[in-house]
Amino acid sequence: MRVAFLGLGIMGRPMASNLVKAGHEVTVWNRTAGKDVEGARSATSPADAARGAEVIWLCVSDTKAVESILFGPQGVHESLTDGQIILDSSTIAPSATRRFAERVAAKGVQYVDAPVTGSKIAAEAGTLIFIVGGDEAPIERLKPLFAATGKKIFRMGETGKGEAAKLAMNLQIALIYEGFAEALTLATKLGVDAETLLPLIEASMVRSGVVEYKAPFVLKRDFSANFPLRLMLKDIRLALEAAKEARVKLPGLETVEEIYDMAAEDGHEDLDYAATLTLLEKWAGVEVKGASAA
Ligand code: NA7
Repeated sequence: MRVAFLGLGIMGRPMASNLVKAGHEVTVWNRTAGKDVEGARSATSPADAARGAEVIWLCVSDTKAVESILFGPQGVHESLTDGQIILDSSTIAPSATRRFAERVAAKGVQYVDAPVTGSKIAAEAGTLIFIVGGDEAPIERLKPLFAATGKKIFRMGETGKGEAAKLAMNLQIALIYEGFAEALTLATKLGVDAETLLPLIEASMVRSGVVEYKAPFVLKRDFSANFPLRLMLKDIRLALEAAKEARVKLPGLETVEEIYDMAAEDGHEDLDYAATLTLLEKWAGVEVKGASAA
């Protein structure tokens, strides 16, 4: 398929690269010049990239970025034509997604939101999970692209519901990790080290994918970003905004937001969200250690 891929960040670049490897005809664009993908044409603007593409795929930071790429100067809207599909894998507001979809529908363009779960490693391996909102027909047409970059798709309903479900997913990751980090901090302070506690966690109902994935990094004290704290904070804020619009109260997440705010103020924005542990450690006056660090 002819695909325009816009946004070559941690997630977007390997996704575009996997599309090329699967034989699709890919044109890429990134706001900051100098990022490209081997085997893909580099476009000069979103409008240039989108011209003649069957699918215009976005993977950028936030709602404002999606809006400016679609509707800003030299944006995708300048070259949109009937029959094209916009596919957005950025995690943004469900309500904004519905608004953007309505704006492009007037030109006969279908809009599918497909945020992903899975980190940089899954993006590179082509094993992402897509959380999809949109009509059945465009989703069917997109299946070869999902197959080239991911391992599963879950349709949540019409456009916007992929984003809604994604926020419900990341809300859980943030809360589960916070529970894990608080448990490690308390246990360490009370004299039970992380490596003694972990086998117990793994053998009990407390075990989880989040803990399994994060524990080795925490034990090595490797807080380099697989999923940067600033993006998790963005998702927490999106979930709280969506909750406010829907008149839902999320007290646990409100508290976690404060911790992420403070961690960001401490300069940890570009580290992994696992670095929120360091704030708890600072307050407790302890450091969670693995064998190599002990
Ligand atoms: P990254 O690695 O922070 O990459 C973000 C990308 O978004 C990168 O290509 C940025 O371009 C682009 N960006 C950010 N703001 C803008 C604006 N205003 N206009 C155009 N492009 C922009 O994020 P990830 O790849 O980890 O994540 C992408 C999405 O998936 C995000 O929603 C996550 O929550 C999930 P730059 O290179 O800075 O010019």
